Amino acid sequence: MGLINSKNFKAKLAQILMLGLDSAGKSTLLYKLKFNDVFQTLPTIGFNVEMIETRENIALTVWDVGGQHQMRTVWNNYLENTDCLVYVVDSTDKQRLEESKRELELILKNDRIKNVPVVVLANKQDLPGALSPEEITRRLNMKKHCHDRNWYVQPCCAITGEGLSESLWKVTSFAKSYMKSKHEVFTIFKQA
Ligand code: G3D
Ligand code: MG
Repeated sequence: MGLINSKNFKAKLAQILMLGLDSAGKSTLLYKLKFNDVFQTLPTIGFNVEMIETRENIALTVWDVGGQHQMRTVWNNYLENTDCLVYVVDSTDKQRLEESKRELELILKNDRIKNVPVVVLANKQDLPGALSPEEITRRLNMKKHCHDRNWYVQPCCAITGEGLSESLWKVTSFAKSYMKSKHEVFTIFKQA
């Protein structure tokens, strides 16, 4: 069995919150990371949550919260105890990038997520016209809005899986150093 289910195995558990506008590819990313497979997704009403094991003695609980307008009002309810925020952007959706930026700004202003590291996933890099990670960095004004925390913009494709191992590595290392800095290392024992 896996890391978490192994008898007497001690592992750190990090809470990862995945947000972004509807259709950015969050659920596709979640299932690609968890099952290494692509599933037909439906618009997420509420949230999906999966435990993802890593090779680094840390498991990630990844929360994928719906990104439609009416869901964004409840994003705040999920911020508490987050160890790394993953913000997903559809790199081809130039029209809604400004809206995506505004939503990210709003989240980052929230005290409950102060200093929490951010990994932006510049998704759908397989499609023609996808903006580069540098351009997304600029358009989201990352240097200004994330000056008080660790941040990184990773290009990826949820369908092919390109960039996902790098994303996972970045999220894991940010979450680890954040947890260390807070002296909030959670150890779990799960009995078989
Ligand atoms: P969401 O959970 O952020 O709302 P979904 O987004 O995961 O439901 O994905 C929305 C649509 O984008 C899906 O297509 C999905 O297959 C597609 N998608 C997600 N990631 C990628 C990617 O990296 N490249 C490409 N080409 N498409 C992607 P449908 O057609 O089912 O709406
Ligand atoms: Mg979804």
